[in-house]
Amino acid sequence: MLTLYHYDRSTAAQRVRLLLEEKQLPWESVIVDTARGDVEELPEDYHRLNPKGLVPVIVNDGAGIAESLVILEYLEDALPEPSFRPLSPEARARMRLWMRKIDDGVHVASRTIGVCLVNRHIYEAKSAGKIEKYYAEMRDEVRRTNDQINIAGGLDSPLLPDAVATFRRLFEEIDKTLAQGAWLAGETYSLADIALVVYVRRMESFMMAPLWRHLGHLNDWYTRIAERPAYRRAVESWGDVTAEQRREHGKAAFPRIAELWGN
Ligand SMILES: N[C@@H](CCC(=O)N[C@@H](CS)C(=O)NCC(=O)O)C(=O)O
Repeated sequence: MLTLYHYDRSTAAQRVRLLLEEKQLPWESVIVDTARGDVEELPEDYHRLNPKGLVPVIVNDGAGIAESLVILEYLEDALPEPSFRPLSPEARARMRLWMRKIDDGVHVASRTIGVCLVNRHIYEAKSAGKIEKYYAEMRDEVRRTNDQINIAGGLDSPLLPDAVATFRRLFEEIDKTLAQGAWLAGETYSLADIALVVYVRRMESFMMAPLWRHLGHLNDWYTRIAERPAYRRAVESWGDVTAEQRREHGKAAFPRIAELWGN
C-alpha cells in the first residue's frame, strides 16, 4: 500500500496526488502540515524519509521517496499503467525539460511570492518562539535565507521582482507551446502538465488571474485539467485552509504584483 505524507495546499503534494488519482491507485494519507510554523513534532523518523523535512514523501513497502518530481517518475516506473509519459523519446525529453523548470526556479519563486504575500502575516500572528523554532529546524538553507529576506521585505522584498518575472515567463511560454498542441509535451496529457498546472491554481489563489486573462491557450489548458475527475479528487477535494488569507492578502498585493508583472 502506498502512503503519502502531505497536506492540503502544498503544490508539490498536489502534483503527486494528481498522478495517484489519474492512475486510480489506492493510497493512505498522513498529514504533515508544517507550513504555518506551529507544528510541535514531525512524525517519528520523518527526517529519515526526507532529510529536508518537507512534503511530499511517498512510502511503498517500507521504502520512502522524497521530491515530488522524483516521486512522479517513480510511480510511472513502479506502476506504469495507465502511463502519463509520452511514447516517443523526443516527447519524453520535452516533458522532462518542462518538469525541470520547477527545480530550476519556479518552485522557489512560488515560495517567495507566497511568503511575501501571505505566510509572513501567518507567521506574525504566531508566537515568536514557535517561528524561531520553525526556522531553527528548517534544513533547507536557501529556503530559510530567502524566507528571512521575504518576511523582512514583504512586497518590497528584493527577491519578489524576479519571482514574479519567473511566473510571467513561465505562463507565456506555456501559452505559446499550447498554441501548437493540446498538451505541454505533445499530443498526450503527461507528467509535465500534471507537474506544472498546480502553479496556475496557486497564483489564482492570490486573485492574480487578471494578469494572464489574455493567455487563452493557458486558460483553456487549465480549464481542461480542472475538469478532470482526478483533479477534483486530488486538488479541489483537499481544499486549502489558508484560502481566505490568500484571497485577502492577494487582493491587497494586486497593484504591486501587476506593476512587477508589467501590466
Ligand atoms: N523540491 C521539493 C519541494 C517540497 C516543498 O517545498 N514542500 C513544501 C510544500 S509545497 C513544504 O513541505 N512546506 C512545508 C513548510 O513550508 O513548512 C519537492 O518537489 O518535493
